[in-house]
Amino acid sequence: MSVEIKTTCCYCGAGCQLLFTVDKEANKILDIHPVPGRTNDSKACLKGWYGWDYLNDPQILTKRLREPMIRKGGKNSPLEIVSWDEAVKFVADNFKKVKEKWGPNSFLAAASARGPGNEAGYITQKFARAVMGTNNIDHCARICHAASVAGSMQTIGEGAMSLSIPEIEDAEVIFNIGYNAATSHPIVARRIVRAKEKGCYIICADPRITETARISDLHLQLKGGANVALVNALANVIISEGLMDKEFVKAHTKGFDDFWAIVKDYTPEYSSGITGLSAEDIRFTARKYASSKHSVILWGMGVTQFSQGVETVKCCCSLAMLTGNFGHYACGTGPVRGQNNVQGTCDMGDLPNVYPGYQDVANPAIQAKFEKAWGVKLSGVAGIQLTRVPELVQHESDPAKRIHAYYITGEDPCQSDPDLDEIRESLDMIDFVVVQDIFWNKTCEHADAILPATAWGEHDGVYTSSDRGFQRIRKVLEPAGNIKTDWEITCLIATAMGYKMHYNNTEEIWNELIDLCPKFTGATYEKLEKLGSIQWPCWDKGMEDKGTMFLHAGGHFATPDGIGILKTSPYHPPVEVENTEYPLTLCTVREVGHYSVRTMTGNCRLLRNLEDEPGWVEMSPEQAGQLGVKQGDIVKIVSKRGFAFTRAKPTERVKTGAVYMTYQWWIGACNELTISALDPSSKTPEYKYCAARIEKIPDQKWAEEEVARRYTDIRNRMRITKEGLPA
Ligand SMILES: Nc1nc2c(c(=O)[nH]1)N[C@H]1C(S)=C(S)[C@@H](COP(=O)(O)OP(=O)(O)OC[C@H]3O[C@@H](n4cnc5c(=O)[nH]c(N)nc54)[C@H](O)[C@@H]3O)O[C@H]1N2
Ligand SMILES: Nc1nc2c(c(=O)[nH]1)N[C@H]1C(S)=C(S)[C@@H](COP(=O)(O)OP(=O)(O)OC[C@H]3O[C@@H](n4cnc5c(=O)[nH]c(N)nc54)[C@H](O)[C@@H]3O)O[C@H]1N2
Ligand code: SF4
Ligand SMILES: [Mo]
Repeated sequence: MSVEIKTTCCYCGAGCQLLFTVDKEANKILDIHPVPGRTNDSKACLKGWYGWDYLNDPQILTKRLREPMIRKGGKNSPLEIVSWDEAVKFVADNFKKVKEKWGPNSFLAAASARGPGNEAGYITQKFARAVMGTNNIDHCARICHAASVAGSMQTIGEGAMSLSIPEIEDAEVIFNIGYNAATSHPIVARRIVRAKEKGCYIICADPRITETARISDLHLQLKGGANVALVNALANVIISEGLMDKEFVKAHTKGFDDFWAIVKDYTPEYSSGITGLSAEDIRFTARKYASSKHSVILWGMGVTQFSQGVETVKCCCSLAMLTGNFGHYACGTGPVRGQNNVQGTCDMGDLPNVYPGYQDVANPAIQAKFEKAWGVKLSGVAGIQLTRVPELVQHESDPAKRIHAYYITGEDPCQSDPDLDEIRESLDMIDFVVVQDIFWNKTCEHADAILPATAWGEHDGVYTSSDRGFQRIRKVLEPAGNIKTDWEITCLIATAMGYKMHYNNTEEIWNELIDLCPKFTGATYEKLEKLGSIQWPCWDKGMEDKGTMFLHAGGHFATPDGIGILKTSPYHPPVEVENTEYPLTLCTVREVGHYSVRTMTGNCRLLRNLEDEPGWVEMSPEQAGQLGVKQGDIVKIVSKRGFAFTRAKPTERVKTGAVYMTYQWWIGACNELTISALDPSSKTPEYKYCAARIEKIPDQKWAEEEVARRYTDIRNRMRITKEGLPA
């Protein structure tokens, strides 16, 4: 019998709705196609159409985890398949041991912004807080949009997109900075194209000629790492030319004098010297942006993945405040959240400073509310961010302050964190590391216990799209193997540690959390079933209330007194700049057909055929000429921290001096090279800028063999070729 099941895509935060046709008896997917949804307008991109093949476990890149495994005899002993009872006891005993010996803050958990969903995210943070007694809980938002959350919270009081995805197409001016929608959120990119068709003026600030740059009316091809100098100069022009919305600024903001004291120095001429843009283009951009009450700023990783990420975000929010571009339809700020559920994992409080629903851990009344609900004493001290692992393992001299246990659920730091050598060393120095994942990933090699979870398509739940929209995901297939849902696994560990956690289904978890989070209270399963998507804040359980399309209505900001704060900082250059030994700058971006650490898309046959190892390094044709390399040649790219082999790709889309890699590859792993310099307040790494050099390899036959050998070696270590027990 075939049935139709609607669910939300598991890749990016666009939140597209997909309909599966499934043969229930054969447990087989027969068809999949996009259907109407609030954000996707009946469309999906290539990953929506073809990105589910990993459910068939074709083992192209890596294979599904099907059994719990532990190292019974300590760090250097082999992983052995054991029963769930034994694995859960092993993990619970070791977490307990670490907690008793080193205290609650020696433990850190990483939640997942990918498959598991909001209910599992709620359980992960509840485990860290109620069972381990620490706020050391974080997730990959840290290495992504944490700078957007920090910068927006400090200015407008709310870290999420102020507008909704559909509003983008009704903007009159779009200032797109450091965001490549055509690759990262193809279905959001359609809204930008639609806006253009409706007459919107598009300005794109990006050092590369992206698709948005190509269709833009003005491309600001600035030098990488210069964002603060650009946005400060835009503010300078808006203020000095009298283009500011004085009434809005007077009624709804504060901090103008301090703000002006900084931006007054950033004349277009001064900024031109830093950004490489013409003073005329900077002036024109400021005038254009200030000319409309439907101006939208969209940004992404080209803003946040810098040591000045938070500062750029603060100034972007300030530009919108200066021009009165908040609080009505089709205006505002759009930090377009990356992963399918990274907005949700923030919503669930998988962050070191807030409980679910962005409720401050340091607020005694909030603490008391959660203590009552969970029946335990909680910590009022904010926890640590996951990018501080190397510091708190390798560089902390007091063992009592180090991290001794790390519970990693659905994140692959050994592929996605900066400076991989450092992270591998750190993981090996941690007493007890648990990986809970769906695939054998690079971090599994460093785990003391591996717990296999069900994937998207094999369980129920709720995701939050980039624009604050709660949407259901549904079980499509029965999972194969001895695997459990993420939330069940965590509940079993908690129970084995003496804190009973038991739920019969995700709706029970959801009901517990929406009752604790006033902002989410209105989003019941029943309403989600009926309305499809509900955007927080949604205070009201009334069946017709769809929540909030845009934030800060009427210029009332989410700050404690409702007033926005204008803020920015002086510009400083990235931490590691080009030099004689490493004369190029390396920036790392994304592949359209592959997703983050590639465990899922790398195991989808059609997507694998688009691109494969060892990836590419984009460089200008002039650069390729200088290096003496041509399209497809394998080159060695080297930084102070490491090297990788990848293929040269000359393209007119980039400027000489800057080269670009995607972070999807195991052999061409750019994170062997990247720097772990962090933004001081959000602790987001500077993935977008470090110094590197490229070495030509004269013996290409050797290079091809070396790449193949490295690939086989990793796959062997990951047991792709052998069934059964790992070595
Ligand atoms: N150089 C460089 N590095 C970067 C970036 C960059 O631009 N440049 N970008 C950064 C950004 S923005 C991000 S968000 C990170 C992403 O980095 P990660 O979060 O590490 O990568 P993902 O591929 O999203 O997924 C992580 C893991 O989740 C697992 N997983 C998927 N679904 C489930 C599930 O249902 N349950 C469980 N338990 N596991 C599951 C996957 O198999 C995978 O191993 O990478 C960062 N790294
Ligand atoms: N296909 C696919 N889609 C994805 C992902 C994936 O891995 N694959 N990952 C998802 C995730 S986790 C995220 S966070 C999003 C990220 O999506 P985006 O935010 O689009 O991320 P990136 O492509 O890393 O960077 C965006 C742009 O920043 C530009 N840039 C680099 N340096 C600078 C600079 O100094 N100034 C300015 N103004 N721009 C600069 C780059 O050239 C690039 O075009 O994508 C999501 N969608
Ligand atoms: S745009 Fe994003 S959510 Fe939509 S189908 Fe593509 S990957 Fe999935
Ligand atoms: Mo991300």
